[in-house]
Amino acid sequence: MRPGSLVASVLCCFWLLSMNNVVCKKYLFEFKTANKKRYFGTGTDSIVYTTFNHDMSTEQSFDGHPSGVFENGRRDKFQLDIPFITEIVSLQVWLKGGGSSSDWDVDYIKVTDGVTTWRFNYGGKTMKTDQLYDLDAVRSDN
Ligand SMILES: [Ca+2]
Repeated sequence: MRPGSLVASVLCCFWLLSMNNVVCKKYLFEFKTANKKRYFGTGTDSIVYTTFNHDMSTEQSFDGHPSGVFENGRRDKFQLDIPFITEIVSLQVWLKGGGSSSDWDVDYIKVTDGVTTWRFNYGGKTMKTDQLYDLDAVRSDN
């Protein structure tokens, strides 16, 4: 968990609770970067943004710049409090920044609330900055 993400999610949930009585819940995100022989270029140093179901109140950001994060073959995990979602049907992903190390080859992104897991497959293909990737959920009970 990155300190910035924690502060952002605490502030987000405090604001939502005070404004709308929205209930937050812990979600564990797992990002699997493709494992390729071509080591250079599979990982990203971008900021990775996500939302569920095209709902901007669920927006999160994950910093790919710290050493080793979102690099070749890695599974990076982040636990976050975000507004409760009854059912996740899709995940939107976009990248910002990252300079010459911005492209990212992604196997899958997995999200679990401890009861249900939603998996978003991307098959090791390349994501590029400033494009929106809309991934359908494959749901399974834990
Ligand atoms: Ca990185």
